[in-house]
Amino acid sequence: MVAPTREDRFSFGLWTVGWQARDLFGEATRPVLAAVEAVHRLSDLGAYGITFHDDDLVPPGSSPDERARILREFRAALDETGLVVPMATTNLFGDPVFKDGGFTSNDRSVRRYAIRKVARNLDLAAELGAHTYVFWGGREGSEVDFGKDVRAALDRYREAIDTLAQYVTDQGYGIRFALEPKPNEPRGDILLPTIGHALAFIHELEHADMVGINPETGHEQMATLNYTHGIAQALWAGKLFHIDLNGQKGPRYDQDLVFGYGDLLQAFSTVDLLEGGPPGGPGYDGPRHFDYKPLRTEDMEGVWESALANMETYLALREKARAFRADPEVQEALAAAWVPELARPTLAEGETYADLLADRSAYEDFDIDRARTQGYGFARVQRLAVEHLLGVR
Ligand code: GLO
Ligand code: NI
Ligand code: NI
Ligand code: NI
Repeated sequence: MVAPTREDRFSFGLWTVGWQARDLFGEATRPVLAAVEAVHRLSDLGAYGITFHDDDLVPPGSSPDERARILREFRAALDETGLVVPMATTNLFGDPVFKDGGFTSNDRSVRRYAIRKVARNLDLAAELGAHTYVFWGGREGSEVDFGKDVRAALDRYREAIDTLAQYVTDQGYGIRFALEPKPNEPRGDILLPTIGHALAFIHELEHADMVGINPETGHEQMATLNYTHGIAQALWAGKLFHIDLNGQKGPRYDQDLVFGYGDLLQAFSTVDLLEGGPPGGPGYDGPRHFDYKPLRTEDMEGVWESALANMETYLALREKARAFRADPEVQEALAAAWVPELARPTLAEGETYADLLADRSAYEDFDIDRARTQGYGFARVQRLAVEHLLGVR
C-alpha cells in the first residue's frame, strides 16, 4: 500500500477525528481529542491539512485568555508539523440559539448574531492562511411548511452571503466561499438541499464569482443522487471550490462512513474524475478533504485506523483510475462506446441552424433504424471498470 504524502493534499476536519461519538441515542464513547494532538497525528499519517469550526477549536464560553492560549498552541503545532489550514467554517447549528437557523432564522436578532459569529471566525481563518470558507446551513430549513417563507429565507440567505463576501473583499482576505448542500438532517428539510439548488442560488448572488460549492458524497447520496455527476456539473460550472469525501449506504441518515465504504463503484468514478477523468474537461486541484465519523464502537486506535483508511482508499482508487485510463483495451472500449465523440460539437464549425435544417442526411435521409438498433457498448466499459476495481485485470 502506498503511504499518503503532503503532495496528495489530504485534509481532515478537526470535528471528524475529534468526534466523541455522542449520537441521538447514546453518550460519548471517546475522550476529548486535543487539537494539538490531532495536528500531530494527522501529520504523522501523511495528511497536509486540518480544518475546523470556530467552536471545535475554541470551545464556546472560553475567556479571551483561554482563546489566545488555544490559538497559540494550535499555531505552534502547525508550525512544528507543517500542517496547513486550507479551510475553516462556522458552527451555526449546535447552540440552541440557532434552532431555527442562523442566516434564515425567523428571528432577526439571531440572523444578525449569526453574521457576526461568521465574521469573527473569518478573521481567524484569514490569520491562519485559509483560502476557503465553508457554509453548511444545517439548521437553515424547516419541518413545518407554513412556518417558513422559503422565498424570504432565500433573500436572507443571499443577504448574509453577500454581506460576508463584501466583508472578506474589503479586508483583502483572499478567501472564497463554498456552500455545502444537504437535503435534510438535522432539519426536516434544509434549504439548498442539493448541488443543483446551490448552483442556482449562487447565480443570484452579488459576489457570485467568489462563491462556489463544497459537495459531500453522502449528502448527495442521501438525496439518491449521483455524486460523480454532481461534482462534474460543479466542475463544468467552475464552482467546485472544495469537497467533503465520505461514504454512505443509500438514502438513510447521514452516515459519514470512511470514503469508499458505501458505493465503492461510484467512489471509483469520483476519484477518476477528480484526478482528471475523461481528458479535456476542467479538473479539480483543491484539497481532498474528508468529512467522516469514526465508528462509535472504536477507541482512539480505531480513529486513526479509519483516518488512514480514507487516504489509503483514495490512493488505491487513484492507482486503479490511472491503470484504467492507461489500459489499451479500456481506451478501445471507450472509443467503441463513442465516449470521446461526445466532445465533438453537434453542429459543424460555422454551421448555422439553417444549414442543419437544410441537411437532409440529418433528418429526411437519416438512417433511423440503424440508430434505433445499434448497441452503445457501455456494458463492456462497465465490465472493464469493475474488473479494474476488483484488481482482476
Ligand atoms: C454535516 C456537514 C458538516 C459540514 C461542516 C463544515 O452533515 O457535513 O460536517 O461539512 O459543518 O461546514
Ligand atoms: Ni455531512
Ligand atoms: Ni455527512
Ligand atoms: Ni460536510
